[in-house]
Amino acid sequence: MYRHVEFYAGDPILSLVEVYNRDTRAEKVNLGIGIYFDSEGKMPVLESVGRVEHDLATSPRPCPYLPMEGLAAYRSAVQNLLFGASHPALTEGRIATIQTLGGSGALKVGADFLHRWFPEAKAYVSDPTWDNHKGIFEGAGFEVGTYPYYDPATVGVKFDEMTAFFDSLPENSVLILHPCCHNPTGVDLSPEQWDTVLEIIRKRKLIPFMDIAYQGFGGDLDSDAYAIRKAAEMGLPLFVSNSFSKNLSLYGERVGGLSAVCPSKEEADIVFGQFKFTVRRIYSSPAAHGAYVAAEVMNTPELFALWQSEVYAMRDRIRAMRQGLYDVLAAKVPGRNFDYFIKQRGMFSYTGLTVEQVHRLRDEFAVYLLDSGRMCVAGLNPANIEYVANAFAEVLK
Ligand code: PLP
Ligand code: TYF
Repeated sequence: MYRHVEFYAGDPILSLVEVYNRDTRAEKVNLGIGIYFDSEGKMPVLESVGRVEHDLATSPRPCPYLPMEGLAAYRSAVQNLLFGASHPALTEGRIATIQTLGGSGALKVGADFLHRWFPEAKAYVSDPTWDNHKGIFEGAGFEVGTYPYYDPATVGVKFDEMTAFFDSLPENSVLILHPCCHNPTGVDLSPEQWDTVLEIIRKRKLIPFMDIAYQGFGGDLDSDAYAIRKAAEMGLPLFVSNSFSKNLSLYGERVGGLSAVCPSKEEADIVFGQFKFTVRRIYSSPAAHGAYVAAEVMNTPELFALWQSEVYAMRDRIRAMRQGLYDVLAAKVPGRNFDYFIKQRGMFSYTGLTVEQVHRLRDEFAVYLLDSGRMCVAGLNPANIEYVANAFAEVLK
């Protein structure tokens, strides 16, 4: 019956977690999956979130279906956070936003919409990118290509190659972009570089699709949205997928959003309707609980202030771990430049380790990184950083 069905070998990142979980060595360290762990190596329950959860638990209420587009209070919170509450595109009603099943769900609904209405368009992801960008866009029917991005020689961006590539693309090509905290490299564009890229996008009439999963982990909540706000200001046909999985530490609640900035309110209403149509035919409506929690945190000024301080504490802890790793490596492996550990932003670092070195870390030291050399810096903490740094130094010798 099912002999013709292809075997699925699993997702490399999620499979690595399983291998890690089975590892019985006490010293094991998980730097593979992109999850924020606190200084004790635990997934945090944010206090801002905990307060709302407590209130909800002490006054249980019915759980009706949300509408296809999700909770209104949540959708407006997403808009305010991404665009800033007074952004003209927002006040003019030109942004269509729906609540989605995480950032992944936003990518899926956005990709389905774009492929349906721009069937000739190809999509392009950065080289490298989060693997599921390709998976989700291919799943929606797109042919997916890559654009030049990471330059191992400089541990920076191949900026000239990238912009030349963008400048060669046909109208309506969809560019999947990371506005901050690039996954997997940690290498971001500067505001000036964004200005140049967005100008090419305008000139070539491309469709920017910005995927933001780490807002607040790079610079701050506003500066991390620089490219989004600038693109909206320029009147570009911008798509944004956003995720609260990391910055609210609400992974399993699947809290995300999809926004499209449109030329007019009339077009925004049409796009909004199509988003609902797309949702209806996949899962009908999103989940309620996480959206209530996120909306309460975002829309209650004291809770928002508390949440902001908690996001910045996570950001600062990651930065401190970068510095800590740098300090040990600079001392132990002279003659090699480790500046990139400090310069990269967000949860991830492309370490420059080869696949052989990554495997040695795993086999000899029980330190888990992705084969690409991507490390989740948020897996480091005061109890393991010395051990990890020494292991890195050992395999780099
Ligand atoms: N986009 C990027 C760049 C990510 O790194 C991730 C998660 O790791 C996602 C999207 C997916 O977010 P979510 O877990 O909310 O579906
Ligand atoms: O570590 C990463 O890059 C992600 C994490 O449903 C992830 O792949 C894991 C599960 C999921 C979404 C993202």
